[in-house]
Amino acid sequence: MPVDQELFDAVRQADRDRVAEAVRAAIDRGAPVSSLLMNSMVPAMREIGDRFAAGEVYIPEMLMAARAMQAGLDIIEPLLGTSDHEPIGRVAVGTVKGDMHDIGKNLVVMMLKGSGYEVTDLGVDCPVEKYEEAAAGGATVLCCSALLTSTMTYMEQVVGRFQKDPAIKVIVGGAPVTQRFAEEIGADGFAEHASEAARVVSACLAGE
Ligand code: B12
Repeated sequence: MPVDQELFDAVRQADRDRVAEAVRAAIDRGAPVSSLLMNSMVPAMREIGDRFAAGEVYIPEMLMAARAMQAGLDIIEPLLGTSDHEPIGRVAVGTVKGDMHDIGKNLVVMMLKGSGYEVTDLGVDCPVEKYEEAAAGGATVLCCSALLTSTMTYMEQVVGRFQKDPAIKVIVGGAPVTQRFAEEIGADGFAEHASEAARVVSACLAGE
């Protein structure tokens, strides 16, 4: 599906009310919510990041765009639905220590909930101890998100902590994270997009 230009522009221009209106209008027209996310909202945030890197926008603009994006996510989340059945697995998702970016992490949480998993949101700036608590509480898959090249290296500590425990799987993701990096640090899984997180979690639980 092509980009919803109005929604793309509204996120890019950090206009919360317009984002909310554009999301509602697109849903009323029958647009699939995953497409609104992946084809319009995520690319708009990427463009903001590119402009930040080029020195054309500053942190306050990035923050406002993030808030506008969150306004759209708040409308979309209930529509992804949660199942009334027994959870198909228990997962914990957090942004690693030192990193405050939470939009991608929130998307992963939404997608996994929508796929029938019981998900604990560990928040941002998560040290290894938070993942340990989640594992002690019954989570068998731990998802780590990082958006900074300086924090993605922390994922290795989380992976290392659980490497000797075959019952716990660690999955990594986030803009700077690659399949190669995931393999290098010994992670059990990687996905480029939140929309693939459920498939990777399912593969891990199946021992693939
Ligand atoms: C919004 C934003 C902010 C906001 C964050 C608000 C929030 N609530 O999250 C604010 C303004 C606070 C911010 C702060 C900073 N930011 Co910032 N930020 C961004 C920006 C523009 C968008 C990030 C985003 O939300 N993208 C949209 C989401 C949906 O994408 P995503 O997180 O990548 O997630 C997708 C996938 O990666 C995947 N995914 C994510 N996590 C996971 C986890 C798993 C397990 C899986 C399977 C998948 C998965 O699923 C998602 C959907 O497909 C990016 C630019 C960019 N291109 O990423 C810069 C960026 C990440 N920031 C950057 C920087 C430098 C900073 C600061 C250091 C700036 C500063 N000087 O203070 C601080 C760091 C603060 C900290 N300690 O964390 C740099 C990082 C550069 C680098 N190489 O490390 C970027 C790349 C901008 C740039 N081009 O320079 N930032």
